[in-house]
Amino acid sequence: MDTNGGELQAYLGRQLALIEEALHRFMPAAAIRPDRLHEAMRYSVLGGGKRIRPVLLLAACEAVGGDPRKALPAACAVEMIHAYSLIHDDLPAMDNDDLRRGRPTNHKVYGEATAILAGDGLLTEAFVLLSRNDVLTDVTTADRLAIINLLATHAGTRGMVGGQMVDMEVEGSTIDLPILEYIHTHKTGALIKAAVGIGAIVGGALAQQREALQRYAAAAGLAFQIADDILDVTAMTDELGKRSGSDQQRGKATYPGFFGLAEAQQRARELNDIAIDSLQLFGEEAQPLRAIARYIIERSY
Ligand code: GRG
Repeated sequence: MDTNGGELQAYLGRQLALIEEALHRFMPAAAIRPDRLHEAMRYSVLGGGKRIRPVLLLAACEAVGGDPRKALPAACAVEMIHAYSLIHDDLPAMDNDDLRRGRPTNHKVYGEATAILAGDGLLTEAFVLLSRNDVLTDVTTADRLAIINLLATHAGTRGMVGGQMVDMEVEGSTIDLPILEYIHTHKTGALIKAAVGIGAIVGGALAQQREALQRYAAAAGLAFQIADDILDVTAMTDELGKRSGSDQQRGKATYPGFFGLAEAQQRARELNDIAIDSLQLFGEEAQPLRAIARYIIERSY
């Protein structure tokens, strides 16, 4: 696969089609009671997004020789958790944002109370999917438990929720580099690590492959958040589908804020190199992962 252009686009197009179809299938139907809540959940999950976490999960599964189609329920579970985190992050009590993915945020459409429940519903539904052996098939009980544990740990207070908490606590204050890295590796990096780790388990990875993929995910996850910080400074609201320049306005801890734009860009490139170097023991089958690492730092939204 050409890591720079057309072939990645074609690959992503195929994976995205699989993911969209699976998300429609696995999300509770809007016609089922509580219908308004299911509609609110579907609004956020099925309303676009780059789907980087499920794509990474499928690509990790493929890199270790697994069938990515078997990983689709797990990929959807991770995307549901991601969607919940965005709904809650946008709430008035948190970032109070009106725009997400170019559309009004969940609470603007359904009201604050329903948006809170939509997030809660998505978080729990993710674990319903993973625990059902008629949905996530062909995994051993031990692997299913390992997947559930990995996702719960990385989404919770030792992962994404922890990162969000510290991010809120330090808003507007001067911070040091370890705190900035804690926020980035937890708020964003943790779910990306979980996605790659789960793909590896579903694909039947050997210990050495899992370790390599963990190194890849740690570097790619941090690069993803640095790229997000950079785009907040360099891109326009129209391109991002959410308000640009908001990090600085809120006094958020960011890489460009800490190091300046040029050094933040350099750090993102270095992390891209680390991510790609981590994949040395893999051949052509990890080419999607290499291409995604590159896309992460070159993306425009
Ligand atoms: C509220 C529990 C809780 C957690 C919030 C994800 C998150 C943690 C906050 C969102 C704010 C933010 C900018 C976080 C950094 C992670 C990030 C870049 C989220 C956006 O992810 P993308 O770019 O979004 O993958 P799309 O729309 O493409 O799915």
